[in-house]
Amino acid sequence: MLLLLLLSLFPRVIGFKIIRSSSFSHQEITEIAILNVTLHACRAVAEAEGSSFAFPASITSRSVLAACSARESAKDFERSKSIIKRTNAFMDAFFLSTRRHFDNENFVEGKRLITDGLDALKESIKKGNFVFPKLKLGEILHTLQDFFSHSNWIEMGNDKPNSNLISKEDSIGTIADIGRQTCRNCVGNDCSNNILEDILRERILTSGYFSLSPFNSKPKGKCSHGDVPDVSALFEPKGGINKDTFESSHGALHGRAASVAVMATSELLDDVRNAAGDKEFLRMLGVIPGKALCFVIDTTGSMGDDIEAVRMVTAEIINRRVGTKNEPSVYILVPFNDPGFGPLMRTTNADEFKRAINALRPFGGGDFPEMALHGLQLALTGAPPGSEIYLFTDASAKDVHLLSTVTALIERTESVVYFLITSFSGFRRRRSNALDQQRSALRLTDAQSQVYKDLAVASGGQAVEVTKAQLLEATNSVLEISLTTVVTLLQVVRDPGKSENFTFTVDETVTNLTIYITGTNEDFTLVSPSGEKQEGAATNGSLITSRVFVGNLRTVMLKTEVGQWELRMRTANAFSMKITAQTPIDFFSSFLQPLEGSSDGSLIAVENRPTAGANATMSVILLGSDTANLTEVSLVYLSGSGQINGTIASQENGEYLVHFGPIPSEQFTVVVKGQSSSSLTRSTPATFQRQSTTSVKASAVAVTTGEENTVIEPGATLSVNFTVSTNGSGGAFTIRATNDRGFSAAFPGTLQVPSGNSTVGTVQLTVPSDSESGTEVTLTIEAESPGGDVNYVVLSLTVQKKVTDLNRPVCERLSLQGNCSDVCSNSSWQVSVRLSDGVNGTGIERVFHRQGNGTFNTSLTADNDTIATYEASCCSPTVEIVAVDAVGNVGSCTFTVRVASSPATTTAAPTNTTMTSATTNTTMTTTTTSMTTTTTVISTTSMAPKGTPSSLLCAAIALFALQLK
Ligand SMILES: *[C@@H]1O[C@H](CO)[C@@H](O)[C@H](O)[C@H]1NC(C)=O
Ligand SMILES: *[C@@H]1O[C@H](CO)[C@@H](O)[C@H](O)[C@H]1NC(C)=O
Ligand SMILES: *[C@@H]1O[C@H](CO)[C@@H](O)[C@H](O)[C@H]1NC(C)=O
Ligand SMILES: *[C@@H]1O[C@H](CO)[C@@H](O)[C@H](O)[C@H]1NC(C)=O
Ligand SMILES: [Ca+2]
Ligand SMILES: [Ca+2]
Repeated sequence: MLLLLLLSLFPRVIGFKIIRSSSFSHQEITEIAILNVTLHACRAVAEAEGSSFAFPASITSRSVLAACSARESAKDFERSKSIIKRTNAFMDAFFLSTRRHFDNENFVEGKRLITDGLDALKESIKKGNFVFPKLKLGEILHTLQDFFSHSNWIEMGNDKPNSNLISKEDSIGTIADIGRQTCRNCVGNDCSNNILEDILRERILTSGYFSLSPFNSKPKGKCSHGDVPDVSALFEPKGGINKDTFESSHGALHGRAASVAVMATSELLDDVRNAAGDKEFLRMLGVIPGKALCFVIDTTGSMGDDIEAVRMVTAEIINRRVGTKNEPSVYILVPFNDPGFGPLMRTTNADEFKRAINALRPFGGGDFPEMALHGLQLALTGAPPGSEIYLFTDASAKDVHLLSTVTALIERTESVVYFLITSFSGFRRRRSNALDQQRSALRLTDAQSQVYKDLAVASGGQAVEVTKAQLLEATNSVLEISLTTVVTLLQVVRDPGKSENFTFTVDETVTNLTIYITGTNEDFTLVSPSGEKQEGAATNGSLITSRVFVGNLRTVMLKTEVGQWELRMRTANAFSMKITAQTPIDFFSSFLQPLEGSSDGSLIAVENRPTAGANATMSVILLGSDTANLTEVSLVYLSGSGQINGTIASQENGEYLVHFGPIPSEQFTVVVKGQSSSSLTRSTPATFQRQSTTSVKASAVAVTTGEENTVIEPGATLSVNFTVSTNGSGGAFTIRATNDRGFSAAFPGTLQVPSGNSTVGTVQLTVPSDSESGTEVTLTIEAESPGGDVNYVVLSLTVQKKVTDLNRPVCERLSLQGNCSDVCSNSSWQVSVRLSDGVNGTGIERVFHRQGNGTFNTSLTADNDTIATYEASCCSPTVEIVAVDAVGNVGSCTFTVRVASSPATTTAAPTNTTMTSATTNTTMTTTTTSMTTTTTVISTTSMAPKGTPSSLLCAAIALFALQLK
């Protein structure tokens, strides 16, 4: 707490703060807007499905998920918001980029950054990608939000966003010429009147100049950003105009700037939601019940039985789960063979997935090892982060060189990998060709399956080895529990194995307590909190409710008894054990580091391995309970050789900052313990424990990239500069750059890095000219020290053809009839419009309506325009008709019928109406005028949607401010 207090006393770098203080940070602004738009998207989905929806009384992640009927999605939602918010915060690393922060009157490039980014992320969502859209969102939201802090928009008296910041075709206003003076000196410290009156009166846009140079680089008479470390504010005209915090030059306007930034963020998210569709928008944010079902399957000649088992399991899952809450949210299939692998197939349609699985035919493969890690790499980058991935094979990996890449991706995505490795039981011989005969005689040696075991351990999964005849049973056993939201209570790996006693705490929120053990010949005794004992193999006790022993996997389900359990393991062999349960209480953690170049102690997320031997700071968010609190956070070595305990500082909203002493280069997981006081009948609060699945290792090597460009045109080559540094010993570091698309990449094989120093290298990634727009490319750059210490950086890029369709669809009113009387239920109204995308447009892809519960119909004309008609009772007086073109430009027009005291009919003179973007109202106002002159009954005014909790949100914002003071 003290640390934070101290931090907030330091002046910040640029833009809204990215650390917590009384002022609003970029993360808070983003958080509030995401919660807001998520709620609206959920309401739209509920309305479309005819289910009920209630706005929560207070807006928090938990209340939003509850309203969305997606409580189980807490971790996915947190993870998604985290990706967006941390990318947003990271933009302050580019603090000299004028376009990223709307500094130096660089409005043209700042706006282009936003609209280009929107094009790219819309295309990416359309292709079903999960990572790139969120990174891009975080990036452009930073710039959008800074507009309101760094320009004079707020000083002009605006209390609404500049909606044209997200429109390609409309101007954001008149920008001050380079020769136009915009500011005068502040009077001492008083900067409340330093913007020239004529600039404000004529509504001319200007923004503060920012510079670290000791020489004056500011054009004559221009405003400065102001406040440390901006040096330009020391030159005439002195002082600045930024509204970054309450203490800034224009700090009096900070609150307004932040609240308009929230609205602008909502507006941009709404535009994305309209382009993507409500469901796809929610899926991108992880707010969809159900988990991904992700299979990576060896399709070489000997896999016939395995593929058959996968087929049966899939059919089972689909039959049992479709239509229920446990239906997979998305289905992913990645075949691999040798030499081929992929493509990744991703669908939300269960039947399509079934067909893809049914179409798998075992063939070829040549020699024994296959391209397993290539397949896994594709799955890790294509599945939503935090997924469970099941890999089926009967062979070793030919592509072991990808081991460190795949490990890096596991750490980044926190996905869990289960390997289902089969062998022929010896009785059966495959017919077909001699090679299959030869393959079928083989069985993986321990050394060959070690790669899979290591990856299973790193991810918190299991490497299950069974005969082909046992595969179905084993798969069912592993899938059954893990397809629902489970948490890990305890996870250990012992290699070499030895006898050991383990304890674990079961809290009252836990159900479906399950133990997985992989190993051979182990024997164990369970002791329940009440002292009851049962041997693992015994069938006559009451602790074990069901068990499946198949191959090297033992799955044991326990009765849930609250308290401390003991498991006494007796073995001499290596084993791994994982105890899972279903419970809403979970946690989300990430390491933090100071933002380079920041003078205010801003902390940003560590996106790779944390630094070995250095103190570490971690953010932990407790999920699933308003009343639980954390009491212990430790990093536990997977080998069982020790742990380090952190010091916890509680923040607001279930968030904690944890400080650790020097962290070792050992594989570890995060263990948290806490108390849940949910039960009132209990005199002492119940203790709970949770453990992270993914294990992490610290590294003395650091790899970073300052690459700003993440969009590549087909046929183009992107040069990515990266920096390798080490605080360990120096020497020749091995460099590996791999990508999941097999695009060609040129990079230095080694880099000389002196001890305690750094070296810059470049990767040249070339995108084939026939690559489709929206293709996501995950580039992993790794550096390995001579001593074998590896760190990495993972970049998510997208392929995007230049978008030439700049115009949103237009709306032409064909007819408008109403006969609304006092008793609205006795009367109805109707509107009909023609929607088109112009001759140079990409064409309308989707038409839908928002607000209003009338009947909506569409039809196509011969020239591919859409005719939309809407008919509703006069009790439902407003409709917004929305059209989206093929590149995601969103146009909408709103019609409102007013109930007149005497019945009136309307004329239906066709009027050409330019569709406004869902949120702009400049053109809308003009049409309103023309339409209200023809009739007093019907107007196109955009009405505030019924039940919009804008007051609630304001309350939420106020609450934020209060709590933070
Ligand atoms: C919340 O989102 C809705 C639509 O999604 C928007 O109309 C409203 O202005 C937003 N509220 C704020 C405070 O941004
Ligand atoms: C585990 O606990 C039992 C019973 O207390 C004890 O007999 C045994 O020695 C312990 N095993 C180990 C490895 O500590
Ligand atoms: C989990 O537990 C609930 C009740 O405690 C039970 O209905 C459900 O079938 C269990 N799920 C599994 C996969 O066993
Ligand atoms: C690491 O943290 C300890 C206290 O936990 C502190 O005494 C020490 O100075 C820190 N070291 C560094 C390098 O910050
Ligand atoms: Ca092969
Ligand atoms: Ca268009």
